[in-house]
Amino acid sequence: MKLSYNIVIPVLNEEKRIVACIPKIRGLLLGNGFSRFSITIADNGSTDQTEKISKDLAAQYGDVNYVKVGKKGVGLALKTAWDQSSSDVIGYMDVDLATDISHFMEVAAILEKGGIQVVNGSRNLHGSRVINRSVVRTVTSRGFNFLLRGILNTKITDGMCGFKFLRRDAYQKLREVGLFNDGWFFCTELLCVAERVGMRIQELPVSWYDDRDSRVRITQTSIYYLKEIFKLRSRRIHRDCK
Ligand SMILES: Nc1nc2c(ncn2[C@@H]2O[C@H](COP(=O)(O)OP(=O)(O)O)[C@@H](O)[C@H]2O)c(=O)[nH]1
Ligand SMILES: [Mg+2]
Repeated sequence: MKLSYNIVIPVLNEEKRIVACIPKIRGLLLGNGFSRFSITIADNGSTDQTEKISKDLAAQYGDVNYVKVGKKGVGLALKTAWDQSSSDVIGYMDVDLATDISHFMEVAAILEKGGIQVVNGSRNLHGSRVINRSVVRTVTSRGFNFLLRGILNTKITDGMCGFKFLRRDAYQKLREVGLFNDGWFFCTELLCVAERVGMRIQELPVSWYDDRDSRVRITQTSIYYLKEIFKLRSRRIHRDCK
């Protein structure tokens, strides 16, 4: 493995799920010969024991750290953590490990090979598997991705899957171009801006298990997405990658 990796876990009131998550990721990485990696727990707004538990995990494992962000929003939490990272590859996964973490090996293989800047986990490709998702979430997810393709004319098949990795130099470039959203839409903005500047994005079919324990308020989030899609459409972003 030539590259170093930083995996961010965004958390909001995850005192129960964070404890199991960290050892699982470490186990996978250490078991597969990764030596240069770090895991960052990025928290903004937890009011339960998440902070204490995360700090305990960071004290226990040298490769785990905890970042607390003053203002709310998943996007802001990710940007804050990634801005502090010095790893070659940065990315994130949800604390529930809904995306089967063994896909991380495929992500690493793609990035180690070179030529690809962004790897996006997708639940909507031939070969993807989605297990236990509610009808409401299935319909809203399909609808969201349909609108994304229709309105933004993107090739991305899944804007919202919590499993994305990119080269840090590519991220820095995207920061310069502008990543403005601080909330849930950030991950989609990241992909769409990367696509529009001409970065090479590879989508990976993933297995995804929904534990139905969600922090997302569905109606509010759907309206918000729609607004953000139109905002993004009106932005002028120039292609400047080969
Ligand atoms: N830092 C941060 N993380 C959040 C926030 N809201 C949700 N998360 C995390 O984002 C991830 C995905 O949330 P989850 O509720 O599982 O989403 P779902 O499975 O798509 O319904 C989990 O790791 C959450 O703890 C937030 O406001 N800030
Ligand atoms: Mg989840």
